[in-house]
Amino acid sequence: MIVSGGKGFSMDDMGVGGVRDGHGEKVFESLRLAHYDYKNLLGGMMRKFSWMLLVLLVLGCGEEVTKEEEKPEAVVETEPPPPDKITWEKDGKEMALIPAGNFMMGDRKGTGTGSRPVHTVTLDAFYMDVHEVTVGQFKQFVEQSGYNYGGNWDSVAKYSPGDEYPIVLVNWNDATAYAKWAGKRLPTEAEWEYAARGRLVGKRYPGGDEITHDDANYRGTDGKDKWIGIAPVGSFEANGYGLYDMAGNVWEWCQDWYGEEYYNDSPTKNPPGSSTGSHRVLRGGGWNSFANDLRVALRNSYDPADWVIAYGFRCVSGSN
Ligand SMILES: [Ca+2]
Ligand SMILES: [Ca+2]
Repeated sequence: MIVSGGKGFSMDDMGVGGVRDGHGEKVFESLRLAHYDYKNLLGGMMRKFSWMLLVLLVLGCGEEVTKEEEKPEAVVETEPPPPDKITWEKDGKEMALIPAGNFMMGDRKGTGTGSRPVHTVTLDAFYMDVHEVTVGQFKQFVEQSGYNYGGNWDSVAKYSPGDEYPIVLVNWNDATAYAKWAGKRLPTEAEWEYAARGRLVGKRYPGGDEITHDDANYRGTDGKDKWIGIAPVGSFEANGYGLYDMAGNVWEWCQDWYGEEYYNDSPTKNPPGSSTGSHRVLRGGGWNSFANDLRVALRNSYDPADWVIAYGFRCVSGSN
């Protein structure tokens, strides 16, 4: 409201000294009404605001109550992660968890047969024996099961002279029979290579791109490798998964039939190996191999019925 002209007004005009003329009274009345309106307006707004606040609070609480009603606080029972190491009751072997994952299988640098093309493979988790199966463990299997071992124990004693040495002169059928007795199985070729790589990516050996006699037992002696023949299991450092002798000492039978062209169209997930064949896969190289044959991607194969002085095995337990 704008007051202009006339004689104006003072505080007295506003009632202390009384209203002096009609004009002043009107102005005063207008101001009083304006003040009253303003107070009303402000009061109204405050009341509205309070109501809105109350409504919001009620709605908010209601929403929370609804949420709580819809989603009662559940007790989530999380399973503990599987242990990294276990001891297998039947044969007493220590086993390491090989976690599920992907890797590039094969070796484009390799000269070995059938290691190409390099291709992605996805695997479920499994447990693998940390050591090659020993003479002592294989003897126990034969004694307990009555298995008709067709190899030559004298030759076994000659090449692996003690219970802590890896069993050799076992053919694929012997290895499979042991695995069945123990409640395990042989690894697939993909599982074996994935485990041998020990978390390293694109390397040639379990410990990197190079290997020396400080890392494994293979042809000749030098450094930590004091053996012209076979070494007791676990005589060298483990790889990244805690597995020993994935390079050298004895070659290890795998479950798969060997397929020279298998990598061209093998399934990506848990590849089971060729559906047919005449030879079974062996991996890792042995005590009489050259270093180049110890590569993680190198594929060997042999007649599953033959016994060889550098061929042994280890087992896995898993879904495949
Ligand atoms: Ca050696
Ligand atoms: Ca080996």
